[in-house]
Amino acid sequence: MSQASSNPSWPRVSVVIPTLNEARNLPHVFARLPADVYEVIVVDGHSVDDTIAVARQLRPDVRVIQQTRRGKGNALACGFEAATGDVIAMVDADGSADPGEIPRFVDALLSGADFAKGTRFAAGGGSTDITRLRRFGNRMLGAVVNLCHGTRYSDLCYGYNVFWQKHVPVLDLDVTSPPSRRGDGRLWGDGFEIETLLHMRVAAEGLRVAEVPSFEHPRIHGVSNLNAVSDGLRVLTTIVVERRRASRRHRSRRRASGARTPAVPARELIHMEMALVRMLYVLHTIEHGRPLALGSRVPPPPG
Ligand SMILES: Nc1nc2c(ncn2[C@@H]2O[C@H](COP(=O)(O)OP(=O)(O)OP(=O)(O)O)[C@@H](O)[C@H]2O)c(=O)[nH]1
Ligand SMILES: [Mg+2]
Repeated sequence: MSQASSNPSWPRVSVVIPTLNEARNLPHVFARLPADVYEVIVVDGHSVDDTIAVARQLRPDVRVIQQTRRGKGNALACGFEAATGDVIAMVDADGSADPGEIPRFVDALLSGADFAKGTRFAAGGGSTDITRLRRFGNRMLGAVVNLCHGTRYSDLCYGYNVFWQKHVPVLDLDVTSPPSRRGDGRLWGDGFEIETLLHMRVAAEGLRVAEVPSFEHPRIHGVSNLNAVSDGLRVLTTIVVERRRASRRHRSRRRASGARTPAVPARELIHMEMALVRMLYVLHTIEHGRPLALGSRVPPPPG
């Protein structure tokens, strides 16, 4: 019996799946989807393989949409906007996230959470995919965010999350602006920094977050689109930019209510960021046996 038929209050779940050349992985991912999901939205990034045809063949009712710019973050934003269910589940298409875990996340929402955040680093979770460099970077970046927001995130950069659709406006994601003419066409938040951006905005708005243990598997076919160092630096910049955004909003709200604004520990933060950049550089050199060439993949922050 499905969750929806055994529990009348079970919400309608929209599964949002960003895809970039994932035709060979989709059969594994779709096979693990719970029987009663309300809709499956594939947000494609102009794949040059058979991703869309395979998705339609596997599931004739799939909704396929094209993203408006480039990057996983933009794809997710487009998917969130298109979703019509009560709950949105973000699921990667490479076989690393198990859609069979979705009911566990939904349970956390039904127990009172606004946002169910996957974690590989809690009892019951794990990963056979994460490298030493990524684990270390993730832990350091998470520590900075926890310091900024007073959160207790154990896994900042994990992409498996489920949340109530009514909170999409809080995320304040821009899907309509044209791609930038400079750089690689991504705007801020369009890349792999999206998870960090979401978690920081959710924390800044005071939503209730429940961490849900999740297991990450290695990608089944194909190669990762993520670069631990350049994307790690985008995450780092996101933390700084989002921190400022949250402070601005917090200040204007407090001003509106007539309360005094507490000081932000900016110096400590800058020291931590600098230390983190140095550590990423050293670790990249150790892991790849050559110094890091950042090239043009790290764009300037917005503003
Ligand atoms: N639509 C769209 N999807 C993307 C884009 N980049 C990545 N994706 C998808 O986002 C998901 C995660 O991308 P991956 O390349 O697996 O990156 P990752 O999971 O962070 O890194 P690994 O752990 O190394 O696999 C996959 O489903 C990709 O197909 C993009 O530019 N557009
Ligand atoms: Mg992956």
